Amino acid sequence: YLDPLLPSRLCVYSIAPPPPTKSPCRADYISWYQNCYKLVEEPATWDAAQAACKQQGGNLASIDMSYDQAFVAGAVLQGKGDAWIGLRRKDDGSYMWTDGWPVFFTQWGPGEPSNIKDEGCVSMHASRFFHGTWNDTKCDQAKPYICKISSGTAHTEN
Ligand SMILES: [Ca+2]
Repeated sequence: YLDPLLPSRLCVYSIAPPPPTKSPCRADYISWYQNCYKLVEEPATWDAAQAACKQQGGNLASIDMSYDQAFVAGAVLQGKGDAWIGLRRKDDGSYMWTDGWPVFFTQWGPGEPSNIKDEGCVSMHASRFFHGTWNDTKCDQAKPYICKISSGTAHTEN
């Protein structure tokens, strides 16, 4: 004889609550295409901004593709001013992303990079007129900045 209540009792004991939905990003970051981004409105020099991003496990944002550009520009255009991105000119005149990603994609503004001495740090225009294009400017200016934390898989698949 099988107790008809037994299966349902077993059922009650075997149901576990669903695990909480986990965002791939820290609470203050936005998830987008396997990366996490945060626009920091509090102005900092390029070096201080990069150090702050690094401390959270990321870098100033690299922009590897046109769809990254569209996303980051959308965030910066909602902010209060031009924002640092993770691009900086080296002594040899070439540009490098802080996360080591090669520079395949660029979105310089008209006449940029002007390559003026001591203006090797790159910010994104917040003005709608410039539509998120890039400008090399003085590294010791304080600007808002955008951090990016990569999931780790995005840059190691090749
Ligand atoms: Ca410039």
